[in-house]
Formats: sequence, structure tokens, C-alpha cells
Amino acid sequence: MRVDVVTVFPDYLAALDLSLIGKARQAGLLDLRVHDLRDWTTDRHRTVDDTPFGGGAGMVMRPDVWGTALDDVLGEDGHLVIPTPSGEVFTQRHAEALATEQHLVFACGRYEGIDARVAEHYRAAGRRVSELSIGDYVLNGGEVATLVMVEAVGRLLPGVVGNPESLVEESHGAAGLLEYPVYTKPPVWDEHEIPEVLLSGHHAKIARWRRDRALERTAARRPDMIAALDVAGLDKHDVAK
Ligand code: 6GU
Repeated sequence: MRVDVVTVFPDYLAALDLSLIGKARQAGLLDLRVHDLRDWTTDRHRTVDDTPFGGGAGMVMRPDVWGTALDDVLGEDGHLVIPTPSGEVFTQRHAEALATEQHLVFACGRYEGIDARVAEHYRAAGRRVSELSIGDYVLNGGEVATLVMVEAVGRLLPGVVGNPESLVEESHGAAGLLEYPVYTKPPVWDEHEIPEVLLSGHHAKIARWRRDRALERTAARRPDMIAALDVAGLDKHDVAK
């Protein structure tokens, strides 16, 4: 997959050199390039923003600078992603859909945003444009949101996560539940023991215990996810509790 990020703070994206995503880049699974938006400015001050029409606080990013940058970077097939707190909320479903694309281009704006004509222009030109938020809070710009989305998408690319099994049973996966609690050695730590069933070697009992804990946790922390559960996906033991 090819990913381009356009930003006025290229250094923010340095974290993508690290860990799994960094390895995926070195292995050639992810071709990630970070660009400085100011490289497309033409004035002496390298201006990327201006005051909002209609008044109000803060600055808005100019469509002309973004237009020349994105015309250069989008290529034939680029899917434009604009991180913005006024976007749809990014979920694992968005990550899965974006992971099937050949080329993503992230346009990072400061939080007052990019002139709305930019998204409109590329949609009118027949481009796919996704305006996405990473949650209901405000960040100073799209860079951290881009880090989040590139990591969520990147780990779904074939070969990036060594054991694809680790993608199966996770929070926000197909089960529609949060993940069950996990434990490792030592079996007793500071007088805290691990649940006995996990030492039983009884796979069906362990699976049942994990599903019950997942349901319990989801009900306590994310009642919205319980409400959205497909009844057809519940088993009779789930309903009995
Ligand atoms: Cl994508 N951008 C900014 N600036 N703030 C956010 C966000 C994005 N998602 C949540 N808050």
C-alpha cells in the first residue's frame, strides 16, 4: 500500500518509523511518504492559512495551496482522507475498508480546518474523499489522528502482523464485544492469582469463561455495543446470564 501524508509538521509522523509500522515500511509492505505542505507555497512567507470569511477565531487553511499539493500527490487513484473533528467517527470498519485501498493520501489540517472547497472539489472530480474524526474531543491538528489511522490500517495489511490469528479475537472485531481480560506469568503476583479456569486445560470451559468476561466488560463499559449486538450472534448461554 502507498500512503502519503501532507502536513505542516512532518516531524509529527516520525513515530511511523518505529515498531510494526516501521518494520512494514522496511519490508516494503507499506510505502509511506511524508510531505511538507509549505513546499507548495509560492510566497516569501510560505503562507498556508488565512482568516475565516464570515469572521470568527483562528485561521483556515487556504484551498489554493492544498489544491496544488493534492494534485501532485493524489496521482491516478489516491483516496483522500481528511482528518477532522467534524468527520464521521473512525472505527475498525473504516480501518478495514481503507486497508483494501492501493493508495491513501492524508491531508492534515490545523483544527480550524481546511477550506471546505477542497473536499468538495475532489469529490466533484470523482475522487473518494473521507472526512474522519478519531473521537469526540479536539486535537490541535490532523497529525495525531493520522498516526492513529495509519497504525490501525497498516496492521491489517497482509504480512504486517506476524500472526494473523492475533487479528481474530480482538476488541472491535467481528464478535462486536470488547476483548476478555488476559494474563501471563507469574501465576501469582503480589498475592493476585489468575482465574483458575485458565489453568484447567479445558478449552471449552476457557472459551465460555472468556466470552462471559467479554460480555460483562462490554455491558459495563460500552452499553452502546451491547445494544448493537446482533441477537443471531448470541448463544443460549449468553442469553441465560
Ligand atoms: Cl481527525 N482532528 C482534530 N484536529 N481533532 C480531532 C480529530 C481530528 N479527531 C478527534 N479530534
